[in-house]
Amino acid sequence: MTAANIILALAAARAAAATVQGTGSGTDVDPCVTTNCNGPGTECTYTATVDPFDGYFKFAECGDVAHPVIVMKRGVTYTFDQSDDSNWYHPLGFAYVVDGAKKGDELEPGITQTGDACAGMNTCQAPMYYKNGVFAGAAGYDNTLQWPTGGTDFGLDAYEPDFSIRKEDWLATKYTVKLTLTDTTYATDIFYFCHIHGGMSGYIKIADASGTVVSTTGTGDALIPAGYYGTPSTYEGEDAGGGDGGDDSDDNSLAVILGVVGAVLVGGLVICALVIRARQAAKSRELTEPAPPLAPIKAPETMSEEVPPSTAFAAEEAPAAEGRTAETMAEEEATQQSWRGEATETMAAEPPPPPAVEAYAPEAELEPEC
Ligand SMILES: [Cu+2]
Repeated sequence: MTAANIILALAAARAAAATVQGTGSGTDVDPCVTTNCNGPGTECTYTATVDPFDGYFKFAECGDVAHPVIVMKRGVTYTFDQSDDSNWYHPLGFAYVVDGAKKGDELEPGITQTGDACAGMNTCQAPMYYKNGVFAGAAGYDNTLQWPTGGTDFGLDAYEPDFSIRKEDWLATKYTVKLTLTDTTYATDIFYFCHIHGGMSGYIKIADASGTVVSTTGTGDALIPAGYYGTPSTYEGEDAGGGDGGDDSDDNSLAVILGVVGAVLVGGLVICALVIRARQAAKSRELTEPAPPLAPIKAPETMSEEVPPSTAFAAEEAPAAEGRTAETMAEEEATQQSWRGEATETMAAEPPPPPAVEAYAPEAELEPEC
């Protein structure tokens, strides 16, 4: 084989490998139909990937088309293969409205849009989730059976949380979803979507057994609104932890409230610390300033005022010299001596101690202040 022939053979092999096993351009008027099916056409596959640049689902059977419109035939079991590593953090869901449970009903065993008796038997059309080829729901559940057991556990609760684990761990498992449309009367387009991110939905058109599309575009939340793909999602990441598809907006509000309360508390503590610091500094300045001198004790002056030594006696002795008896003067002398004794005791008494400076204890101020 010549070099030229080898190159031609390699090119042919590459072209064969890149062959898209599907038809249609993935638009509303020309939806994508997988031909990646078994011989009888009862089982087909859509191989999911997520574009790393725009974040939208793509299917290998539909070519390089973001969020293509795809077709599913009633009664055919479709496997949505999510084993490609780009699916990490993007668990597929299926719903009657855009973005699934954020807006309305998903396809679940007990949910019908047409009043079908399936709701009472948990046999309504719903996906079944598999890990490494093993059904992840309750044993006995199979909505394609007439009398299934196992309740409503179709495996989502074991499947969806895995998509939020570390990628190297997630890669150890092969994730696939099977869906068979069994409602023979519902004829409005349904949706595939991501359980974790908004804005990743795409239309699924329902076809009858012959492949003829029988569904039409819905209204309200069953319609992908203009600008949907260009508008940031309002629930990114909110649904990552649960498989019930419930509205987690309350969780988000609580997180916001807790964040605000936490910020207020932290701010209060910072202000409190600054106030304590300022008071400590002020107290420290007071302690380093010299204390004012104590007022001098004036005991001698007080005694001289209370017991004037000369003028008092002079004033009292004058009339005695004129008319008082010696006995009277002796009594007065005894009184004077009594005064002197009291005055001496007053002077000898200890002066009151100066007021003690209160010991400064900054720790004692911390608790009552904040
Ligand atoms: Cu996603």
